[in-house]
Formats: sequence, structure tokens, C-alpha cells
Amino acid sequence: MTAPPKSVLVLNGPNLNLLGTREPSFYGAQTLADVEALCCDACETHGFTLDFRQSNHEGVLIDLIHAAGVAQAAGTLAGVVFNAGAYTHTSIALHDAIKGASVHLIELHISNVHARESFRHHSWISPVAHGVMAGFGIQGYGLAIAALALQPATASSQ
Ligand code: CA2
Repeated sequence: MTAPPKSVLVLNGPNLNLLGTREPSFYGAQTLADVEALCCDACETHGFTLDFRQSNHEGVLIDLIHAAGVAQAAGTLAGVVFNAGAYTHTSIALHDAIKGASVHLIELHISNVHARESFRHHSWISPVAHGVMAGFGIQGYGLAIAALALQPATASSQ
């Protein structure tokens, strides 16, 4: 009997619901719905199901990461692609949540944060992420899902 497909959680943080409405020089003209469609295609290509979320609230993001840790431990989750938005640069609580949930997570940024203001150069997510994807526009989401297909979380992985 074949195992059911694993899921990928694509999690987007504050203000990413505004994608495509402003700042096209950094984030492009495509909307979050376009990102979801791209992720849907990438998950289909790699045999995953997609759980696509966005929240402007730190506590909601923390709850979703805890739930992802439970799903990973149960063997139903391949990993998380997380664009934490500006919380990347400020949130020790998200750092602790990722560490505490032992979740296999790829940090993602649409823009190359290292080519921008210095306050975007520090990330509280990077030290607890499996890998980091930045500067590839929204195509980075598809690349991150492909990376999870190469190295999915195992039920016992940290
Ligand atoms: O490059 C990224 O993906 C970021 O995570 C986006 C965050 C920013 O704070 C990070 O430094 C880098 C900002 C997301 C807000 O996106 C908007 C999109 C359109 C209009 C306004 C905000």
C-alpha cells in the first residue's frame, strides 16, 4: 500500500496579503493568490499537498508552527516554507516556536534582504531554519518546495 502524500505548509507573515498592490520594485506585480497558484503547481509536481496560509498576527503564526511540528512528528508533513515578513528581523518568539516545534523549515524572502537596508540583514529565523531562500522573487517559493522534495522532514528529524 502506498503512503498518502505529505503536506507542505507555506506560511506568510505580516503585510504579505498586500503583495502586488505596492512596492513592485522589491516584490513584483504578482499577488498572494498568484503565489498560492505557483505553490499549488510546485506541490503537485513533487507529490505534496499544499496548506497555504497568511497571517498578520505573530501568535497565529506561532500556533501554525506548533501544529506543523505535531504534523511532522506524525509523519504527515514534509516541511514548512516560511516568509515571516518583517517579523524575520524582530521576533524571538518565532525563533523559539520553530526551535521548540523542531520543525523542518525553509526561510524565504521574495527580495534579497542582504541588498537592502541593514535592519533587514539580521534574521531571528535563519539560526533555526534548515535553509534560506532570498532574492528569487516569488519563484523562490517553487524552489523552496523543490528543496523540500530533495530533503523532506522525517518524523524523527530535528
Ligand atoms: O522579501 C521578503 O519577502 C520580505 O520578507 C518581505 C517583508 C520585509 O519586511 C522583509 O524584510 C523581506 C515585507 C512584506 C510586505 O510586503 C508588501 C508587499 C506589497 C506592499 C507592501 C508590503
